Amino acid sequence: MTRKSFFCIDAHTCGNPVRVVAGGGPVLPPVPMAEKRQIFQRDHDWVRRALMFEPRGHDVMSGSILYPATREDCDIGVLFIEVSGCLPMCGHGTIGTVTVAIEEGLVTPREAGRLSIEAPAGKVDIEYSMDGERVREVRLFNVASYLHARNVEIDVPTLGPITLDLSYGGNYYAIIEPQENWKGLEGMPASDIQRLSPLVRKAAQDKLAPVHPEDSRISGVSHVMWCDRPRDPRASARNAVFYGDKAIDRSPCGTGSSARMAQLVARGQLGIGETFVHESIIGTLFDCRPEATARIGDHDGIRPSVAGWARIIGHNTIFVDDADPLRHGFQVR
Ligand code: PYC
Repeated sequence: MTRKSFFCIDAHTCGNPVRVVAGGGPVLPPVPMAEKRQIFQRDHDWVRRALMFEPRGHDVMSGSILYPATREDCDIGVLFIEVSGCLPMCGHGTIGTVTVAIEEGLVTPREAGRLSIEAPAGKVDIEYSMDGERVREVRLFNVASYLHARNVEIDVPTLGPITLDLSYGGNYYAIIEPQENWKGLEGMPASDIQRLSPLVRKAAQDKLAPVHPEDSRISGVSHVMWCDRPRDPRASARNAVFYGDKAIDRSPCGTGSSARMAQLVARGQLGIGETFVHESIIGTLFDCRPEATARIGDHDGIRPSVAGWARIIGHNTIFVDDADPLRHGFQVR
């Protein structure tokens, strides 16, 4: 019998799942996380599929695998896995992973309340606060983010022509605000987000095919953000982020919030140091801020921060058994 075991700690960040693989992940050479990501995608993607897809996961599943950092200035390396692939960076995943790592003693911070993560997209500094044994809040200082393209017109079957911006916050986001042919999230069922987002993503990719100016391993429109006014009086704005084939982020989306702030700052609608509270589709909140200006290749951008909470929901030893014909997972499309 050949049975591979993965020791996972399941959590959620403001409603979105984070399955942290603390043991059993593939051994990867001691190269930077950006290279580890490529090796994992080439040689070990079955691990992601087995842990993210049904029957062990579901359409919205997301997680991370922990590695020793290869940078002197980082405490831990994190590989982000989810239904859509292996992300360069994931905000809700970082908040969940840090919460798990601290509460379960998987990392010893050099300084209490601070950590630095080596993500495939770059170094991400962390500040966290405790409430007894629990992590109360995690603030991540994300990779430099920038507005890639503005006022791009695409034609979406059943909607007609719409205008979007494309912005980077660790992943590339097509960002749609209410306009003539799309009135906003109010009254828009989740099934419409799932139906329309792949069309928007493809049209934006066909037109723009973004490549990160400083790292060509990061490319392509992967996420779609639908924006609207907030419902919660504490929030500045609301969003629904689509990823993978069917997923809608239940959290306010960390890399999405970073991309959105980069867009708003570039358009003069948000200032450096101003608070931006982002509300998710289920009403959870991230407390965000453009911390400083930044340069990304030839682009002006920002260095954003995003804060939120996560909760552990259980320990989960997952088997992938050779005798199981569905061991590498499946999706119902
Ligand atoms: O929080 O960055 C994020 C994220 C990406 C995809 C789902 N959540």
